[in-house]
Amino acid sequence: MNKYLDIAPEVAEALGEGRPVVALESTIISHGMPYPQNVETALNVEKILRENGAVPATIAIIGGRLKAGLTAEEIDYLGRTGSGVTKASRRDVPVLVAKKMDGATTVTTTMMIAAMAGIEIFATGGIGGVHRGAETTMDISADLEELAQTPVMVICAGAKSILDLGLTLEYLETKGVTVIGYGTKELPAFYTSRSGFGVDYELDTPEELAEAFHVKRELGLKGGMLVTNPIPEQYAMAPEVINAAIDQAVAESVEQGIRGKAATPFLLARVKELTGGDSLDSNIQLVYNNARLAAKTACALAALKRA
Ligand code: PSU
Ligand code: MN
Repeated sequence: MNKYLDIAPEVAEALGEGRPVVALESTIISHGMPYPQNVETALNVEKILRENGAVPATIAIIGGRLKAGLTAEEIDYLGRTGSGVTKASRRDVPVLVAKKMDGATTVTTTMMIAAMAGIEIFATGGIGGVHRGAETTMDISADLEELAQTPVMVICAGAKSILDLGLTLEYLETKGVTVIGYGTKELPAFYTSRSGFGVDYELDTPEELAEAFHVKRELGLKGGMLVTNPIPEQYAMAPEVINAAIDQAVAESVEQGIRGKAATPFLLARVKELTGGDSLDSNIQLVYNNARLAAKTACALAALKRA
């Protein structure tokens, strides 16, 4: 076992017995939503996973320890501290661990730590991708590279159009990442269920998702798998409203020269301000929706492994 990794006792016990476990990220807590809704949402997501038969493992780096499974106090700490916690991507891990620092894990680092712990299913809101204007900025999220190499299924609500969705799909194709639409043949655009871009495959049940992942593993194929789950229609935003807010936020980020790891948190916060909090409500609901699907998929995967 990895000497830098702490698996919470409940998580370790479930993994040891082949019971379903679902990983959750912590950048969504510290940098993705404001306090106190971030903590409230994180705790509710854990509850939803339990209600649907899976053990939650929220992932972070605390005092230089890689953590799979946090206490409510640790979640509260990350939520209160917000952007005061380092947003930890792959490149940050060695120094944060060596210096015994804290880090909120992105999709990238959550996948890394989940894989070290033996957790195969991970639920979140949205993934990073190829940013608009990446042809000159080269701003491409490390999340895409991680999906190409680390064997974890990421269940999200697609990608926000703060990104270039077409280029994001091209990049995933190049990297050999299977992109699945859950009950749809169209990539969901996070706040809305439709983006106009097609996905590779539509699968319609948690059992089908689990089977695809199981087969990938049995074939010895490396890398993860991306499941895009549309936001439930009653929580979706009007496309004109959300697209106008996103366009304005992107224009402001260019004007203000916001770059690097600051770009995504800036855009998320600005979109939330511009929509007067409506986007936050949608964001919370789509995370809950992804948690339900992830728990059911983890149950189906556990059953397949027992068979
Ligand atoms: N997209 C969201 N909410 C988020 C993020 C992305 O809708 O909270 C976070 C995730 O942690 C994701 C990270 O992994 O931002 C991507 O950051 P970057 O674009 O800097 O790679
Ligand atoms: Mn980036």
